[in-house]
Formats: sequence, C-alpha cells, structure tokens
Amino acid sequence: MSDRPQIFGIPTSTYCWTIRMVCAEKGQDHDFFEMIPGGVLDGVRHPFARVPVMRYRGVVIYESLAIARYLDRELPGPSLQPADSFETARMDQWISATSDYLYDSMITGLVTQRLVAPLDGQLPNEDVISEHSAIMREQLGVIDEILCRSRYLAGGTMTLADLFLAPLIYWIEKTPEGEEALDMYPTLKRWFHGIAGRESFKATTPAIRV
Ligand SMILES: N[C@@H](CCC(=O)N[C@@H](CS)C(=O)NCC(=O)O)C(=O)O
Repeated sequence: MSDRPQIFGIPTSTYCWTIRMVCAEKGQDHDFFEMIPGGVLDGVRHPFARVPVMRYRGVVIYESLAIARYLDRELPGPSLQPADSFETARMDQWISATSDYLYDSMITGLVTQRLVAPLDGQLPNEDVISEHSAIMREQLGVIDEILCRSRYLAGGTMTLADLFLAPLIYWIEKTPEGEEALDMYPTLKRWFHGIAGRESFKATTPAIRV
C-alpha cells in the first residue's frame, strides 16, 4: 500500500490540478497516474466516469471537494479550510459556484472551444465562445468585487476555494477572450498571479503548452 496519495486523472483537468495543489500546499508528495474519464487503472475507477479519483492508505475517494477536504484534514501542514463558520460558508459558496457555473462558461464554453478543439483538428465554435465569454466577463466582475474587499475568496487566508478557481483562470488567460477580460479586472489578476507564483502551483502546472 502506497504511503503517498495516488491521484488518477488527466493532467490538464482543473479538478485534478486542484487536488495536486492541495497535496503540495500541505507539503505532501503524491503520485499522479494518467487515467482518462471512464478508465480503470490498477483497480481504480470513478463510478460516474469522471476524474480525479484518489487512493490513499487503502481508501479510494472520488469527487474533488471530498478529496480536498479529506486530504486537508488528514495531512499535516497549514489548514486550507477556515475555522470560522461564515468564512467556511464563503469557501463552500465559491467552490460550488466554480464547479457549477464558472467551469461551464470558462472551461466548457471557452477553453474547450478555443484551445482544445484546434488540438483535435476542429474549428472552434465562435457562437459558443461568444455566448460564454459574455457570461464569463460578468462572472469575473463578481469575483473581482469580492477580491477588492478581501485578499482571498473566503477572507484573509487562502483556502480550498482559491485552489479550485485558480486553474480555471490559468486556462482562460491563455485565450484572447480571457486575457482581454482579465485586463478589465486588475485585482482579480493580481490575486491570480499571487497564487500562480506559489511553489504548489508551479510544481503542478500541466506540462502541456497551448
Ligand atoms: N464533480 C466532479 C467533476 C469532475 C469533472 O467533471 N472532471 C472532468 C475533467 S476536468 C471530467 O472527468 N470530465 C469527463 C466528462 O465530463 O465526461 C469533481 O468535483 O471531481
């Protein structure tokens, strides 16, 4: 049985990246195994055909939030979850919004079309990009407003919420639409570059260049 968390997934996945950053922030080495959604590797599978899946100390956990919270509680190192109830609610609110709304506009609507489709030899769907970029710009405005009032999404300390959102911002910044939108929000941009400058982010950035 491995004494390091084993993370199964695809390197470009924002969810996988968040989990890898959680390990790095806790000062915990991990092993990453490439497994496509729906795949089975070394007996590990996600029953709903998604990634990541994590195996650690003989237990298998899927769903990023469950994995992140588990690792944060189990591993030594600085806590990535607030002690305060209101800040915890704020953290949960932003993780939920990231997974349910921001991922859809930024990754599914923009990044998949602008960056991934051409890699597959397909033309990006400009209507989809334009529709989702407009939604994304509004969402970025909401996030920027929060970050004008507090250093991180849930308050004065970095939490899991920041680790869930930062990989999305990394990918949108690689698109012309995302880059232009981020230029409108210097506070959000500063927050992102603060996270992107951390060792945990740099050590887990996907090797792929687009
Ligand atoms: N609720 C899941 C979502 C994970 C997820 O959607 N992962 C993407 C990769 S970033 C995936 O597996 N997509 C495959 C698909 O949608 O079929 C979690 O939080 O872990």
